[in-house]
Amino acid sequence: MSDRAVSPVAIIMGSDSDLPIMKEAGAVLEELGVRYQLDILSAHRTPEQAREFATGARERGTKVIIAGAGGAAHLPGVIAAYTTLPVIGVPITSPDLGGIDSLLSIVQMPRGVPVATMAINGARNAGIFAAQILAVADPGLQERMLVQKRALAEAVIEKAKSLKERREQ
Ligand code: RP5
Repeated sequence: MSDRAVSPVAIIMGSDSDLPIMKEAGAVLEELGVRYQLDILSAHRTPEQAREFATGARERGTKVIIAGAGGAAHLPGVIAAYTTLPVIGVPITSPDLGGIDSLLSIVQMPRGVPVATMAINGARNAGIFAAQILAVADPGLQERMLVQKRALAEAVIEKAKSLKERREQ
């Protein structure tokens, strides 16, 4: 399902060390039948490539960008500076400050340049949110998302039922 040519979602990250978390965004997109591309780009280490990626994204057919980064996590904000496509930011846990640094770096964007910021390590929700944006104009995807949401509800109802049964024994 990862397909560079015709992917509406681009998942990018600052380092391969972000991949164990960021692959969760790809996993949920695969569950929902949404194509995506994966790339490593760094706002600090490859700033030119990051700019080129962002300025050309719309032309390549990208509709939503998911950007994960940790520490001084400037990648989502820099990408948002260069495109009008929606950018979803995923703060990745950092070894020294636990990801609070990543979260604040991504969420505190200046007025006029938003990044939709997920929870620390919230890559799965980033994938779901990207799909929700695409589903506004895609009834088939909307239906698949409803099925997934119903399954979430059913899992909770099942857990509540089994808790009740255990307490009644
Ligand atoms: C950030 O620095 C990356 O997003 C990563 O979370 C963090 C550490 O990168 P590595 O030193 O592991 O490459 O740019």
